[in-house]
Amino acid sequence: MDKKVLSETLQKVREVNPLVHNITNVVVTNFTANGLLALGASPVMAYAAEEVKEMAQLASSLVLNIGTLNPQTVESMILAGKAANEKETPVLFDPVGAGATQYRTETARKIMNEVKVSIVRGNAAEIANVVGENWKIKGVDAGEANGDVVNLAIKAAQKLNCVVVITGKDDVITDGTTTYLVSNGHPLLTKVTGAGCLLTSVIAAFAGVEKDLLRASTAALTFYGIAAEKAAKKTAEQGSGSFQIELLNQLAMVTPEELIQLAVYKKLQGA
Ligand code: ATP
Ligand code: TZP
Ligand code: MG
Ligand code: MG
Repeated sequence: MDKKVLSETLQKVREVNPLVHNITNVVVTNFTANGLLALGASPVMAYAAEEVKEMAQLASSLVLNIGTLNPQTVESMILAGKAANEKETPVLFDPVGAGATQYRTETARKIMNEVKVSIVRGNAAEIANVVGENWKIKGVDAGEANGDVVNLAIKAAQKLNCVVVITGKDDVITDGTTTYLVSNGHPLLTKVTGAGCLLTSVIAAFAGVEKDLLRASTAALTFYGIAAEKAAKKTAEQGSGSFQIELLNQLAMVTPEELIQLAVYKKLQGA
């Protein structure tokens, strides 16, 4: 996959302005909507069982995020997911905190069983717990990475039959056969709550305009990482609050040309 392809995918997002339907958590709702708007996508949050099928079928992609789950929303997620599946609309799943409590772990597995998910994105511990491996997790943040994340991602993609994205210092993207590693990003992203959740929705925007999900994910991850690098540079010597606001600015300002210049990623051979 060459850099030109990634830049064209970013351009396409901004041309198409895809509608991204998010059923997400109460912590990150506003940040997610503003991040998608900055990127050039169109966010909508809709949760009621009475309307989610309709909304999911209007959208270019659907995000299911269990960050502050409750039984009512979980029911809506499954209804929305099935409606999206009928239209072959990509469904993105963020299993926030899977492994932290039994309810989260069971719900994550239930969603994966009942909905055909296109891309699941989480930290290593969350993905491990979705596929039944018991990694340490503290709340919604990743525990110590105590294993081979690339192999975990490949195994998970094969088991779940979808694209798996595991984020951290480096990000792994795999469909179980072909694997990419993205190195863009900045440690300040770990100091902004919702940086991971917004990323899942940003990948959804890209998947809403690009059917090749490895391409969509690689474009989204390099783009997001570059926006963070530029934001950190611009707000050097300031705190994470300034970084958070500048990240939104940079989601609007990173150009397709900058994606070509600054993307750092590789295809893993034999992975
Ligand atoms: P966690 O709950 O473990 O913080 P998350 O859901 O918030 O996970 P992250 O894994 O933090 O998601 O990923 C969000 C973004 O932050 C990704 O773009 C990732 O590449 C980036 N990122 C995370 N940690 C680092 C780091 N140490 N250095 C650079 N970029 C990072
Ligand atoms: N608690 C429940 S959801 C949430 C918190 C703090 C936000 C998690 O966001 P992210 O993107 O995983 O850091
Ligand atoms: Mg985080
Ligand atoms: Mg997260």
